[in-house]
Amino acid sequence: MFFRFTTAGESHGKALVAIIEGMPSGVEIDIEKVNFELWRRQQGYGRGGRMKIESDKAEILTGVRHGKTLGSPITLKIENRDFVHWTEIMSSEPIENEPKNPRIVKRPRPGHADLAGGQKFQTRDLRDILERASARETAARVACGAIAKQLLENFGTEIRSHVIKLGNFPEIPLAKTWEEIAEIKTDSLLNVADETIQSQLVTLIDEAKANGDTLGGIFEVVAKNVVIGLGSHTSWREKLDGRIAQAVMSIQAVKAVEIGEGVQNALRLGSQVHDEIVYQENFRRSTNRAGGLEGGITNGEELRVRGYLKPIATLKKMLRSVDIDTKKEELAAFERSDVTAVPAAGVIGEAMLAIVLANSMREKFGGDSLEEMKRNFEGYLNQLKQY
Ligand code: EPS
Repeated sequence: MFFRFTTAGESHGKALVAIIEGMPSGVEIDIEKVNFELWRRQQGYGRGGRMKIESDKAEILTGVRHGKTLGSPITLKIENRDFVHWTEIMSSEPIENEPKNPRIVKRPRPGHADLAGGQKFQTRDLRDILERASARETAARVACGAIAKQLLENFGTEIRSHVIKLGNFPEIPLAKTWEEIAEIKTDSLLNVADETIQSQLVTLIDEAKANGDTLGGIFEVVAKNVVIGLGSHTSWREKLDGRIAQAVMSIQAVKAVEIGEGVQNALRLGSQVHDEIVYQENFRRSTNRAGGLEGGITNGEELRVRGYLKPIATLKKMLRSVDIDTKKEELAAFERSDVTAVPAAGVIGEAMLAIVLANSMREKFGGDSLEEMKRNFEGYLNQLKQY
């Protein structure tokens, strides 16, 4: 990997941190843009109590000087405000006396990492698993994605997302143009490019909440001005669709990833699927059902990726489970949860796509400084013009 990142941190620990490697020197970094993305991740109708406590802000600890990258590893830190309520329970030091309410978790939630993680890591307090499995970790990913986005801006690439389905509504995922997606207001309740259905979705969320239930859905991430030729057909490891699928599938609760209209395409005839090639000053496709990728290579059309989320596994309407010590039937643990987080997942999807694209750009155009990388990029564009 050329542009890579690691996150660390527990949901109720002191902080989340991330280290990014592989940024060239000389890239302007605006921390407000990072914080804006963190704010976006916290929005959306249907979020729970935790979002009222947190107001995520990133601090840059290394790798940036006077607003520009040095080419060295970048460290980001996001404090967990909620930690003040968990200082003893989440203390990294051994504690002398057990806290009054130790909040030990013994009743694994179906659909969460609790039980399989407990069995694998041999812990009898499932908090050891859920603290890291929690989707809180995605705040750190979004911060890294915001840095990747600032690299991509230098090459004209922009990334947005929108919600195209919540639960089973509407029946067919919403298909929207870049312009329609770009018009969605940043403070939109559900990040859908169709105001008329928004109120119906809000009702759906209210109903699920009243029933102590949760909702999944589908988001779509779209990248515009992606250069032709990222990824490669030559080896499975280089295929960009494979890398994108891994990155998006790794988002908590995402259970399927679709490129372009991949799911519907499987049910159509070939003549109804493949995008015909035309030439208008340069090569174009007359449609974009492939979602901007052919043979694992970007073809210059908009890159369109969809993430399918299962409903959140932490349910107020508790499902049947078993106490890991007594082995007796119990209801699964519940502290608090979101009813749905599909709009937030779209923001995380943007971050993951930005990271994959930043990596491919670094791989293809190299350079220690942004200037060198840009020179290589311009040279390649000239070469493409000759084709
Ligand atoms: C989340 C933080 C979590 C949950 C949610 C997403 O915080 P807490 O566990 O303190 O409520 O609100 O994560 C889950 C529902 C989950 O099952 O992991 C966040 O920051 O996005």
